[in-house]
Amino acid sequence: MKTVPEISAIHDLPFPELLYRASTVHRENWDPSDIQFCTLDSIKTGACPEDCAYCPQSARYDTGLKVEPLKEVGRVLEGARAAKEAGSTRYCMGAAWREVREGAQFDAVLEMVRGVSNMGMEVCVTLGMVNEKQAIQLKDAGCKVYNHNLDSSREFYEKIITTRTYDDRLNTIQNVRSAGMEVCSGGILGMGESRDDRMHFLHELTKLEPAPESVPINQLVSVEGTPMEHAEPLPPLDFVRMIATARILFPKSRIRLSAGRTSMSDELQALAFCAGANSLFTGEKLLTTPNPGECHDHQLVETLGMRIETVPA
Ligand code: SAM
Ligand code: DTB
Ligand code: SF4
Repeated sequence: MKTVPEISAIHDLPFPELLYRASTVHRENWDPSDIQFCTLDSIKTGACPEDCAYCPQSARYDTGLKVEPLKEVGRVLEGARAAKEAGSTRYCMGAAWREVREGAQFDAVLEMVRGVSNMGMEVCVTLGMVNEKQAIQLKDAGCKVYNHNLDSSREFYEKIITTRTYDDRLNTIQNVRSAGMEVCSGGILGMGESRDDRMHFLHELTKLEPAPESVPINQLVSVEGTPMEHAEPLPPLDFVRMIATARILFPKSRIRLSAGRTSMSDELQALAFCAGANSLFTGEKLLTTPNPGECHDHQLVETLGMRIETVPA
């Protein structure tokens, strides 16, 4: 495992050297022309009891968000069908919950998982904390991946969330692993964290064994009403440095260019693909905030002469 100074040294390489190394690792492990399209569906929106300072779905902040109860199973399956037709191979369902509680709502989520899995799509869910028993139920229903981000360094995390701990996060990831699901875990950049925090964040991710199969790298979407509404975005080239470093540290994982793409130029996204990003969220919306949309992403992939991955890897 690499130390923080070693990770830092990779991150700070001369830019062309960093890109060359990341791109070499990328093509040794993946077809660099392929890009995975994933679709997000917010199956339960807003009114979350947690106080994550970046999140428009926390009940603590007035963001003008329309709160919506758990979606009906049929509507979720309709969304999954449409996403499949638009080229997505992974459907990721997110709920603004602190944790999963057993009962009718969880049973409905299990039904959604079964339904989407039967369509031949990879199913991913992100439902907050889960215990081992719940993780096994999800796995048995056909859930392939669980998304639970470390989000930042341990030190910075404590400044932005008070309602749960970093170790709570690690526990859930452990439960997901024990149940035999894949782990999707990454973080958010541009929350006002230091460069050091970003190095420690990557280091924490490398401590997960085995490595997470996907690493989503989100650029903060600063939402009015949240404590981070005025956060300074990360300089674009520093964002690319993080993608490239993640690619080098996680050669066999998917590196997902996640939230924040509406404020990125096509050129920046192309650079991120050259640095090893090989997955994105497509559709008009992420969970609650805007996303470039299918039309734009199909065009981007075409312009770059790349290919949308057609079968789940
Ligand atoms: N409630 C669950 C949880 O926190 O794990 C699942 C849903 S939560 C919205 C999933 C992830 O979305 C968070 O871990 C965070 O990385 C990301 N996220 C939330 N708000 C964001 C924002 N404003 N910009 C970028 N990413 C954000
Ligand atoms: C992840 O890392 N990013 C996605 C997904 N996992 C669940 C969520 C991004 C949410 C951005 C803010 C919003 O749309 O509410
Ligand atoms: Fe709730 Fe997840 Fe948003 Fe935190 S990130 S407030 S847990 S929905």
